[in-house]
Amino acid sequence: MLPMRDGQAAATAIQRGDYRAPAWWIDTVDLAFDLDPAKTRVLNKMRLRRNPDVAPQALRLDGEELNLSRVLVNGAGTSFKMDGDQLVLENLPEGDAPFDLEIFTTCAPLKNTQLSGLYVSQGTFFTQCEAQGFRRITYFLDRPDVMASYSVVLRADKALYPVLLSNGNLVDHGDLDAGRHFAKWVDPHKKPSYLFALVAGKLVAREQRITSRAGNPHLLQVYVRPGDLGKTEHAMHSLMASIAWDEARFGLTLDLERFMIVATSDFNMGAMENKGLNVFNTKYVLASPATATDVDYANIESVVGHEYFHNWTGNRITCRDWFQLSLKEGLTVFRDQEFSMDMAGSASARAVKRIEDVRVLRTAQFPEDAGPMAHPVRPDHYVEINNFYTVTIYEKGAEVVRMMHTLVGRDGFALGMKLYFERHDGHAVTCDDFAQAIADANPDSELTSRLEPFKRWYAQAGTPRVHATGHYDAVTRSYTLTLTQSCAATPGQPVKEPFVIPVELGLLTQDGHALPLQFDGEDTPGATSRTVVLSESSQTLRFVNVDSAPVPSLLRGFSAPVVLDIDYSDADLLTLLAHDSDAFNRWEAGQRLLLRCAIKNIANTTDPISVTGAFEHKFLSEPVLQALRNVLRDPALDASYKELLLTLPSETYIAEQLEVVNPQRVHGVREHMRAQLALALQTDWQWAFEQHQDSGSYQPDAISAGRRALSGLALSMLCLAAQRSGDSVWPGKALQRFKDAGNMTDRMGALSALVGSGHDLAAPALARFYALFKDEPLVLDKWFALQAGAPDRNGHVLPLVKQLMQHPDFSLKNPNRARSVIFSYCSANPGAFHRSDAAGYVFWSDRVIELDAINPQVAARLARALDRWQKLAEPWRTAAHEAIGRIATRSDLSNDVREVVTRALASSAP
Ligand code: B3K
Ligand code: ZN
Repeated sequence: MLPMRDGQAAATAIQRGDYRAPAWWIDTVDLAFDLDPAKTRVLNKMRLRRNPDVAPQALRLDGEELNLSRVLVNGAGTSFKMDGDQLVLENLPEGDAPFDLEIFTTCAPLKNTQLSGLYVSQGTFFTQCEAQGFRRITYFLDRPDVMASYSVVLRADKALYPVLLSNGNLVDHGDLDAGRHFAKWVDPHKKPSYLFALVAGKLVAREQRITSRAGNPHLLQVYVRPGDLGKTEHAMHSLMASIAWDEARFGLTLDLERFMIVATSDFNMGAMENKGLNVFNTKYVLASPATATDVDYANIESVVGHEYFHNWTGNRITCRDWFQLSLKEGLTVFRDQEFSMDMAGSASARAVKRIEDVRVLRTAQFPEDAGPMAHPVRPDHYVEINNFYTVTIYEKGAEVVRMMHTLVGRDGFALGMKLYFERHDGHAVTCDDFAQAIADANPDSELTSRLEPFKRWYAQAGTPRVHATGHYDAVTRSYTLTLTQSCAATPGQPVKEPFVIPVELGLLTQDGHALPLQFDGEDTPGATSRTVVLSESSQTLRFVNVDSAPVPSLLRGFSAPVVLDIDYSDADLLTLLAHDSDAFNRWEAGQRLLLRCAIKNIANTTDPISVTGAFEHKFLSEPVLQALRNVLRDPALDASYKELLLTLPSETYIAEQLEVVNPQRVHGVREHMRAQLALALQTDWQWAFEQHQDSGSYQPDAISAGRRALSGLALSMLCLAAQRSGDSVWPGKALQRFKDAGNMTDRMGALSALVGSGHDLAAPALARFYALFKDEPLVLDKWFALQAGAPDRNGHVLPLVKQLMQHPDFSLKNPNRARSVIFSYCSANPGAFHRSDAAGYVFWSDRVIELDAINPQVAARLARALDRWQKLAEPWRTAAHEAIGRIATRSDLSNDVREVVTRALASSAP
């Protein structure tokens, strides 16, 4: 057996197939907390009964790092034993009658650096219970299918903790002896333990009273630390918009009198959907034009929406077990994506959002699906559930829901959701239950006729590839398109069955006109864009009445999470880039041209590629540059769309396309292409910069944000061009803009243009930025991240990162700060991280080990940075393998990190 940390349960994998209903139900939970940072006392009084459907057995309650003082059954002492971390009670009352179980424990919130369970952040108590944090508060059946009614009494020092919050409604409060006070909360809804929350501290709230469409009054509150109230307006607006949207789009109303959001600066992830008391990372609450960028504003809207939407998809209907996590996460991501699109408004802004989401999927989820941590949307086993809050569960899960939406249509999907709530409200269910409800509400749909094969999306890991070949026959005026699918083996799944893949497609003439599509056998042509369903290994489509060889536009809107292989000519791609009516595929054509150029030159170029020297290679051809110039100048396109189209594919995405990756060559070629784009379009960038200046007050809407994004890209291109030509005009203008900026987006854009071009003016600008914002933690995170993520010049970033870790404002214990320095370097700066002297990897392994002792969840995320080590060329591959091995040999690892490194090493086995 593997060596384990003291007191930690052995790392055995939990199997989905081993699910058993609980032997006991907990109907009510009355909790009383005496809050003290060093030693908090918890009295947990539960009403339990046997589950008559399960054979009688002992009651085994989960607990972790608790001090147990007393156990009473119906008010009397009882025998119990410990089995590892579990409290086992064998002598419980016989029969079906309910009984009371009281458990007294204490825990130490101040010592809780894992930020799971009850912890203290800046003098305020917070909880985080998903997935298994409740067991760090009290002994419990800590599993999502045990849903109970909760009441909570909080007692604490009134001066230190004036605000006492928990789930549901405040039913009583008052003063106690010795300067203490209490509050009693009752949650009217049953919930699983992972949705429990409490907060206690010095907080202030922005309040808003609203009346829902249904006519019910509600109180909305956003709690923050005193001093941050001025930064809560956008979060409150986002919450109000989310409530209105869920009512309008899905008929789902707020089921609570009071809905609270509380922000903390110490949080392992983005936010948490505790019933009625969402706890958020400050990053996704606090915003002012001076401190938050457009991206921050958009993220706040989306995360506030996401957590709010969980109130129905996750809380009212929850997961039977953690293998069903995507039941709530995939569906809720789909809902927040749709919310953001509906808020953005125009078709073009919707396409921008779709492109952004697909970019995340391709740069993070596709690599996960091809690496050692590959798992199905509904995994079959895990060691540590916290390792499975992944882009596969979330983003690929959302794509699976989106495909159902495509297959049944928007109205059909709404009917499916209605049926889902009719059948399962108040219950803990499975992904199968969800798919069945959508299908049953749409008996004649493409989904329902193929439901079983469709559900392979839940069961099979890996990204399918669809290979498309077209053939035009001038004699019969027909065009045949053959689509063939395959999917590579993933760990534990050597062979895959065909997936059900909706492919939205169109055909363009060579000069870019959309053709009405007429399939063989149809009497008349239909729409110019249609969806076909690929469900076999190979299918051939035949289009008739086609006058000349067309250019196919496939997988429009990215209608399925697959890789599309198709042998386009450059001319085909230029046609699609100039004319495709599908905005997604228009962008995609541009990306394909750029990717093709990168891959060709990565293969052809010899090292080293000079990033700063004179151009020896013209990587981008003149027709491609001209096409990009046309996009930049096109008056019909939105600025945000242009910004996406003119941004090169990321190094991570380029690397994924290669069999063997030389990260330095990927970096060098991409930087070279960027510089070429900067120089060749210099006058166009200047035009774009000048044309997209906004004066007037800051508005975070999609149009204004798009203009700022494009002018920011233009400025960084102009600084890059200046770096090549050696002139200082644009760096000087960037510095001026940095100083004069009326909002953080412009200020940050100017600063990153200077840092990105490596100009001497970057240093004084960074110093000024620090002086301006040294009391704004979220802005300081940006300051750290910008430096740790800067383009590498002769290996300067790693020493800088080490220096930043010595900065008085750096703290490894604060996840946001750790992410801003360490993750920005190890996970988001491949050119600087993949050093040929292996120093980046050694640094990484040291940090994983160091962080693991503090916060295993955060450490395990960092441990994923070298997931794709097997693809690396030498000497990186061997060095990466050694660095992972260095972590794996430790005897004191958490289960979290051990699972990640064990899987990474196992993937090297033949
Ligand atoms: N459900 C939480 C994530 C909990 C992560 C636990 N390690 C936030 C969300 O997805 O909305
Ligand atoms: Zn979620």
